[in-house]
Amino acid sequence: MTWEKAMNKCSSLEEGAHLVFIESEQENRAVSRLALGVSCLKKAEWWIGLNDKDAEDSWKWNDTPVNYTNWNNGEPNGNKTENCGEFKRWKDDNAWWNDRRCSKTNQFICEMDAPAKL
Ligand SMILES: [Ca+2]
Ligand SMILES: [Ca+2]
Repeated sequence: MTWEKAMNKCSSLEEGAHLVFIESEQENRAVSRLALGVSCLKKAEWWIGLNDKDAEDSWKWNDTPVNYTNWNNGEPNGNKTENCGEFKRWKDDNAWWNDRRCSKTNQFICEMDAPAKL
């Protein structure tokens, strides 16, 4: 589905859930392993919460400014036509980010907080 629909779908799952925010190299690896586990495709792509919809080249996780990044070589390259971020896995368990047209149909990865301990 489109980025917007994917974000809404994640929100509908549980309060506070959203498209995944990848905020460290460690988290990038964890998401990559997760993606590897659900797809046997050598190459696959998923929407993540990354976007520069509000201001060109000002990338955010929803409203949170991005610090850690893992763009593929040459990305982001879409200027105002590509305002949503996708996670791309290739052959191994490494993965990079790409800016993509938000209307593209993609798989997506949601993230939600761990339940509070009782
Ligand atoms: Ca853009
Ligand atoms: Ca791009």
